[in-house]
Amino acid sequence: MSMYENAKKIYSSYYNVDTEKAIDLLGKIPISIHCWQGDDVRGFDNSECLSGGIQSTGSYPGRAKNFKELMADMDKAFSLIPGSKKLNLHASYAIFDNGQAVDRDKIEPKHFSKWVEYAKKRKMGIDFNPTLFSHPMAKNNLTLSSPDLLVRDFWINHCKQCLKISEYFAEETGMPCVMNIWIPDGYKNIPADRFAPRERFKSALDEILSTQYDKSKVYITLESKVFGIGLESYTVGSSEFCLSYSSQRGIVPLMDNGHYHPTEMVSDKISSLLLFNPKIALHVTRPVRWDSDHVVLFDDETREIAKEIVRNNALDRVFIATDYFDASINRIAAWVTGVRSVQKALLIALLDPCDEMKTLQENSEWTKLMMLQENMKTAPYGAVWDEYLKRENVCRDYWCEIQKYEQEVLINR
Ligand code: RNT
Ligand code: ZN
Repeated sequence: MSMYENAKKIYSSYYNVDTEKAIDLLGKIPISIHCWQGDDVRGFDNSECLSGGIQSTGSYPGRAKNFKELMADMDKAFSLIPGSKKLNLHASYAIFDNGQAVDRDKIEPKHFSKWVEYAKKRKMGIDFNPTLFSHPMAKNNLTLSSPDLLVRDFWINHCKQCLKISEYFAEETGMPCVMNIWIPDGYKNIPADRFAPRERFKSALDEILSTQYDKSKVYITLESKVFGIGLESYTVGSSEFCLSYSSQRGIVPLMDNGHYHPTEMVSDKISSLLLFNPKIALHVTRPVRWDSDHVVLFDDETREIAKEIVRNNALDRVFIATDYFDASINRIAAWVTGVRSVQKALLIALLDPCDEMKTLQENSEWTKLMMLQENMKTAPYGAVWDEYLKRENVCRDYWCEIQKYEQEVLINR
């Protein structure tokens, strides 16, 4: 009997869990893969340093320096990632023909036509992000909350253009586009006025949302944050702000699990948000001591997040995206390891005897619940994962493939 056949038997006879069903479902869960792991969040539209209070560290060779390189690198990563994928772009990845560059408040769908072509060929949807950092108009990390009307208007126009581009993505690919707004705005030192910047952010968002757009094609999400580098004392788009704004205005709240105090867990927040929002969105990342954006691993919190999505029957209500940027290791391996970790966590969640566990909780059978939870930690899910990879036609150990690409392509850049 193969390892998988054995695992299948154990799951069905001990836990009444159908591994075939889990494998089938897993392949259908779209993961939105962030393009910015490939070039350390630099983008193509200017040569500004990364700002916004985020940081990518490391100097591993082979960073993608233009759209052709980034597309090739993503293809390599995609070839090693099983399941259903979406492409997640930032506005700073606009592609301009020679001499045709425009500033961010003037970008148009045509500046993304090459990405559309790329996505369509690969039968992928596209998600999008206005880029409100790494730009001269984001001076001192102030954008939609800036006291300077010119600055605010510039970024309002940027977001409005991004909405048009998002609609274009949805129309072209036939799949809805999730457009995520995140602003870096905040202060290093203790502010004298916490109200006015938030009031300005609120009305700037209102103005962006006053644009007509097709709500069945574009889902606008709003990402909160607790602090950024150099923005330690105050963040305009705090959790309370973003949650209240999203539910009042009918957009989608986005939680990034690097954006909370270290003992606050996004896994614990998912159920609350699901009770009050038709859809929610996630940036899955790995914060190490701070919002460090390390590559996602198959760790406790990633697994707990996946469990919350699965056992609340919310697979069709949660937009799952990855968000990390490690420049100290092979960037293709970073993509593959991170996305596979999310998928592995989802598979293990799908293999849990959720109903039985819930019943034990309802009956206050805490001893039995603890024993079952502990038993599941050594259930033979590795064999099910391997079977999934085999069926998806991707290899289990991908270093050889990546090393070859590194030697043939990346090292020569
Ligand atoms: C920053 C946010 C945001 C960015 C990307 C590049 O802390 O997490 O999502 O990482 O937009
Ligand atoms: Zn994020």
